[in-house]
Amino acid sequence: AVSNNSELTIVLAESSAGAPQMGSELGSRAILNSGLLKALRDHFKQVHICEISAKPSLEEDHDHAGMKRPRTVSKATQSIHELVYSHTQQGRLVLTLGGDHSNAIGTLTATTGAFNSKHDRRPAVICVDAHVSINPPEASPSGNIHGMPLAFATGLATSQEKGIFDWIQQNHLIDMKKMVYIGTRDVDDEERKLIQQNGIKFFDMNDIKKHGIDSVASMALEYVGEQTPIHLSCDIDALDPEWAPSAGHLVPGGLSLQEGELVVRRVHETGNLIAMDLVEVNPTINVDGVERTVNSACALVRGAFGLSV
Ligand code: HAR
Ligand code: MN
Ligand code: MN
Repeated sequence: AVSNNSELTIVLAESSAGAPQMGSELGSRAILNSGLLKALRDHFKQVHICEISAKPSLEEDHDHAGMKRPRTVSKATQSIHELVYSHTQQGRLVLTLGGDHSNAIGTLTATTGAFNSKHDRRPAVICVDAHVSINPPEASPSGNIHGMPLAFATGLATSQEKGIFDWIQQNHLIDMKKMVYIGTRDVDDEERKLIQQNGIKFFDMNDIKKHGIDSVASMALEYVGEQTPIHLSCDIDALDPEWAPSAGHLVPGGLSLQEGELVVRRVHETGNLIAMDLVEVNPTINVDGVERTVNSACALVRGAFGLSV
């Protein structure tokens, strides 16, 4: 195993500045307080809890180079990066509860930076998402940074502007050859080009229909390779809206909860999980479905850490 597995750090990434609407900043605690914290405390020897919030700042955060609220998101993700970096370096598993997916700019650069410096090898990233979340700012149709985390974490997008992702360093960047998407079904044209040009591996919903989720999980893990630390970045909208109605970008035709659980359990069984992000749960959307969405999120976290069902 690549992590000591006895200590867990939970990062509450209570920032929704990367999304078009607020609300996902309430997701972190909604997930944690639904019985998950107790279950994690029973499972791990030690559980550390940290929180990061993006307070609306007084200085104005005007658009920059195709990004909305870039300074707020940069600052929040830098704080997340520093936390996750230090806990990863101490050999702890890290669970980050969002918040929107822009928070993954902090987590992905942190686990890669920490493993690069300590073990001289970069982790694999398995991204379970309806989207590929890899829009460079100049190609983004929306300017929302939650559509861009993989662009910054791979170095496909960079910014030298002071206070706007200028903290990201070369040794933080994830290895595109060790990246895999599962569950994608809403990809922008420019994103599709980048995936092709860089040979990034993906298993979209058609692949899952064709091969079945079990063999897709096998193929994804085989691609990643044995003995490779894995950072699992789960966007709740990978699940079908039936299972996760309280999310900002509902895309029909997604994974059933059972399929999602199978993927995360297979990742757990490798013994190589080092970090998990669970993002985009928004308790202010489809309020009748919040409980269902939160239960689904908990089930994915439980599965990824090997807790009993
Ligand atoms: N691709 C679109 C954009 O860049 C929509 C992105 C929606 N993203 C998420 N996370 N909900 O994957 O704006
Ligand atoms: Mn998504
Ligand atoms: Mn996403």
